[in-house]
Amino acid sequence: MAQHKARTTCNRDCPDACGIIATLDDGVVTKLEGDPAHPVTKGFLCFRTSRFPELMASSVRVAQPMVRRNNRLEPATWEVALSLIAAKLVQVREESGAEAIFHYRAGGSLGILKHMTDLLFDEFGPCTTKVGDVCSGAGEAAQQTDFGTSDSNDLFDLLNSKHIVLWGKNPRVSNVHLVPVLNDAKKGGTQIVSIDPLHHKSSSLADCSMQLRPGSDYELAMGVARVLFDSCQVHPDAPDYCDNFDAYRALVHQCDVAQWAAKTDLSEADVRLLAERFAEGPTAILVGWGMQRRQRGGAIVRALDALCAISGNLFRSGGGVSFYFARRKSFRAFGPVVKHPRTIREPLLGQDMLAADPPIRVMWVTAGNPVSMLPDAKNVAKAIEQTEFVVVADCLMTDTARRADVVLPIPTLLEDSDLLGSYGHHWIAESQPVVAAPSGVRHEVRIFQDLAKRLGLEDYPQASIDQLKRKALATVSGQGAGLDSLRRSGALRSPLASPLLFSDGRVLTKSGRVQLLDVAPDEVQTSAPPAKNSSSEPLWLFSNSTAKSQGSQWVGDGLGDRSWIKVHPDALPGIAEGTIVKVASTTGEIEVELRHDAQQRVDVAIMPKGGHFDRGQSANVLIAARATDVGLGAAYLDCLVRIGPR
Ligand SMILES: Nc1nc2c(c(=O)[nH]1)N[C@H]1C(S)=C(S)[C@@H](COP(=O)(O)OP(=O)(O)OC[C@H]3O[C@@H](n4cnc5c(=O)[nH]c(N)nc54)[C@H](O)[C@@H]3O)O[C@H]1N2
Ligand SMILES: Nc1nc2c(c(=O)[nH]1)N[C@H]1C(S)=C(S)[C@@H](COP(=O)(O)OP(=O)(O)OC[C@H]3O[C@@H](n4cnc5c(=O)[nH]c(N)nc54)[C@H](O)[C@@H]3O)O[C@H]1N2
Ligand code: SF4
Ligand SMILES: [Mo]
Repeated sequence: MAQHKARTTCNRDCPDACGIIATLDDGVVTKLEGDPAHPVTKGFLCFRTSRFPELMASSVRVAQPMVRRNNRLEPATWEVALSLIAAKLVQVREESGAEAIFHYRAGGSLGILKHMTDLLFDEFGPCTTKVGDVCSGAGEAAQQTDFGTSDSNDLFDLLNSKHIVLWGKNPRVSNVHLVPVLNDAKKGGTQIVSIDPLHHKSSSLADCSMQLRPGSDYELAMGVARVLFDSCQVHPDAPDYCDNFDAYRALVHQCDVAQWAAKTDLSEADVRLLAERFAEGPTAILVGWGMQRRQRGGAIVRALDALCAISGNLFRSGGGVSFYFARRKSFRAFGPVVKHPRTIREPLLGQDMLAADPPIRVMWVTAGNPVSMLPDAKNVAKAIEQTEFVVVADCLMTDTARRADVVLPIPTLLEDSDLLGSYGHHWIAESQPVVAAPSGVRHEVRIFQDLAKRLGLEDYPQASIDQLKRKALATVSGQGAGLDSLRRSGALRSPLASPLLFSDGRVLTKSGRVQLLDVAPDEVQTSAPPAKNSSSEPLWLFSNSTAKSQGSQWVGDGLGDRSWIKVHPDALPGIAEGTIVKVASTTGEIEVELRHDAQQRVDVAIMPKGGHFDRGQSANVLIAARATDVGLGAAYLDCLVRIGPR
């Protein structure tokens, strides 16, 4: 048996962008491991990608083009599929204008060459595109306002922190390569506090966990700031390096410490303890992505930004407020920014598509499964079903692909060739196929290039993948991070990332000063469906990342026949664990298996994030389509449900 190893980079929508070492026996991938030479990957992978070969070999893999005939998706040649698509695109543009064509690209692969699809639709149209970002829209917009950028200190600067606050973050599930850094910091004496309404796998990493009321992080941050003001521990230079200082101080003084604490369900002592940690410093805030998926999500992140700034932790090593690492900054963009004739708001995609006038006639989906993953999933499914012609480029037969007229099979993360940045650290790397894709599969760039020719787009780049990679790396190649260096050395730290994001007391806003928030967010307005006999009190629905899936891509049996919901045993007295229950919101209903967890608050219910729609497992049938206060994120977490017998 011939065995060899090959190296690539994981392209999944995950902060870690791991270096992967694949073992192949007679050309078949038999094992995936983390690259021991990658400073962040440190030789291990997450559960879901270690088991990825199983998914790749399963029946959900799409390995040849499929075209709908007589209402069934049937195998077709590339020639048939692409000529059908080209003819339809030209016909619809001629009859209805390019705004009738909607290109939707999500984050299923973070490869930088995936942006070549945007370029195709910009050159052919410009066509309709999505605005907003259901994942991180609110937090990024908040940090852009406050700091003029959303980026972070070097990951390993956390080793200089005296305190780390895991604010709404569960790295043992959704950012596993942060865990060794946290453990190393702890060995050096760093203390960790976790602030999350839920008890979860990372709670035990912290020496102190605060299970606050869902969505009350704004109040908690203001309470902590109030302690700092009252005890004269606000940094003396804060009025100089911050704008809106007086207005912010007035907001903080709207309540006293006890009143702020009461709004969070935490004790005054908890608020004071947290304030001590900010005052002592250096204290780093690691902001999870979960809690900004609320209507007040932007205000929450702005309150954390302000707390970091006024406590004197923003400009020092060991401090900072890390929401995101600007993963694309090392790469040059492929095309000019164009003005789109129409936009569809991602968090409201179903309703915006259904209301579009003139209608959306063609939808092209790249690297996403909106039917499972976007809020108000039933309306999303309906909107896609009603669209005249739908193309899905994916490696898996998803809930969205099943509704397509043409499915285009593309390489999996083990077959792909691309460049990756990361939103959890500053390393960039190349991906290269560790195994050849099945003969019916085409690299996406090749698909766009072929289509561009058929559509007469003479300016569309027809260069080789390597040439495109070199072009994307043009800015950093002169600084030691060109393609050849990446190939030789594996991942390299971006030469554009400084160890500290802001080290000179200035941020990247117009004035160079931090923009402190100066308006309070609205109270959360949500309503629960009417109570039925023996149904629970309204519970806050959490639909968080789970170790076994990446979005809707599950390993193994996935959720099996049925999804589950987890509550405190006292939340639903009289209904035994294991019972199939009905969960209802004002948006929809779902039947799931009841599970108990005595470590949770009594007012929460937890479901997995990526359940399949067609199997009746998607939490998104319960979740209303609502945008966040800024950045057009999706307020997935402002969802109240009642649980009762079937
Ligand atoms: N295993 C796995 N890893 C993943 C993913 C996956 O699907 N599976 N998805 C990837 C993607 S796309 C992303 S964006 C990231 C997701 O990263 P996150 O969104 O950070 O991940 P989650 O674990 O879903 O949620 C983080 C925590 O936010 C908490 N939270 C919710 N509401 C509040 C609140 O009001 N206040 C506070 N303080 N905390 C709150 C939740 O209880 C949860 O513990 O992870 C990536 N990693
Ligand atoms: N209820 C609830 N819903 C949520 C969330 C939540 O916390 N709760 N989290 C939200 C978040 S953070 C996110 S980011 C979204 C994620 O939503 P999606 O991005 O729709 O996530 P996935 O279901 O992982 O779908 C990605 C798809 O991309 C495909 N893919 C992988 N590689 C490639 C490639 O190279 N090219 C192409 N064309 N396709 C590829 C995969 O096979 C997969 O089908 O979901 C959101 N939905
Ligand atoms: S999904 Fe994330 S943790 Fe898992 S291998 Fe990929 S980058 Fe690493
Ligand atoms: Mo995400």
